[in-house]
Amino acid sequence: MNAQDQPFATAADGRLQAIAEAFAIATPVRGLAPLGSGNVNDTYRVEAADGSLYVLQRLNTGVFPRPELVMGNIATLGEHLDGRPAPRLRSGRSWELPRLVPARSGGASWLERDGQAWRLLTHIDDSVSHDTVQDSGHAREVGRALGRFHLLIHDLPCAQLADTLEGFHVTPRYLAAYQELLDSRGLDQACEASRFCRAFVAEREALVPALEQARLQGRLQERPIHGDPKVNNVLLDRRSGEAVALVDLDTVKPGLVQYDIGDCLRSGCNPAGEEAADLNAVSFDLALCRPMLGGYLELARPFLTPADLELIPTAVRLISFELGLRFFSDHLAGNRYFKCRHPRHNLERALVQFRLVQSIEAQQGAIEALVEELG
Ligand code: GN1
Ligand code: MG
Repeated sequence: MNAQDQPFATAADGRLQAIAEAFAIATPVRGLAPLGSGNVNDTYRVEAADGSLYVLQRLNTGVFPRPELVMGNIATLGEHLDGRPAPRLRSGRSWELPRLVPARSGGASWLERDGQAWRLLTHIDDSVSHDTVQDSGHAREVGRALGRFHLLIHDLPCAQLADTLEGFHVTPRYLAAYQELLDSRGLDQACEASRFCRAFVAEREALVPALEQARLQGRLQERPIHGDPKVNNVLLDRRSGEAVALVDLDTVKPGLVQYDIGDCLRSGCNPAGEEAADLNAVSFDLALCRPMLGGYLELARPFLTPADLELIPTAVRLISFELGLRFFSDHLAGNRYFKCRHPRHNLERALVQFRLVQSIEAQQGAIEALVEELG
């Protein structure tokens, strides 16, 4: 089933309450409201009868066809962290990980309702997140959040994690899929933006295998990764602004840390954000990259190899390009993967990422120097 074939439930739907109440929480549920701005799953904040908060999600099985593997990875991650004390933050608060709440009967970690997969997670209380980086302090916390996450999971053996989304972040696979789409569906020649995107991709084909080649050559090793460490997945303590959690654990699986580092910097160093309406506002801000990468390395530096560091500048460029390619491909495919608000939405998102790539390319030397300086 494709992502777009699944009806998106609304908070007004009484069915949602029944689904939330099928999990082991205090009932009746007091409140239920949409949460966040994810491009794939549907997310709701749930308030239980005792006032405690939870996060209810409908997992998009068009994207994640094997929910049991996704939940298995989240459970494995939880067990891995249970074996050690939760890191204490400067504010005295502990670092948190969203946990799966079992179903009321049978204790499963997720439920199937009308062919859809639902799960309930613990809520990270007294926290906030933003879609774009607010200032250099926020940038540092976003970097520290990813560094802490990598530090906590780097010794979790990859063999214990399932591959929940085959080919995720393997750029050559996205390029191959894109080329098939171009061959089968063609391009709207009347659309200038589409012609621009096609030329933009064609000019950068040599970049595509950069990370996968390094992996095949043994220069980079697979490790557990988060898979989607974008700015709004970093939760900050409401009072101190310190990062307290990195949420959205669906894409935790074996991969390259460069995917995560590249994605974090791609998302965090573009203050105009992924949904920027004005392309001229899109740029890669080195003044944000410095604290973000610095914050990351503060925690992650001890387990990174020289090759890991060397490939960071390539990763920043590649992952921004890759996301642009994924958006453009989805536009060509008829918007089947990412949720869209209008038919050109994915095309516009692709243009934002490609503009970001241009800005990264214009500063490639400075990015390399920064990585060398901080590493
Ligand atoms: C998707 O659903 P969301 O917003 O958490 C996507 C990421 C992209 C991101 C871009 C499983 O994440 O890879 O970077 O959109 N997740 C998946 O906003 O494809
Ligand atoms: Mg995500």
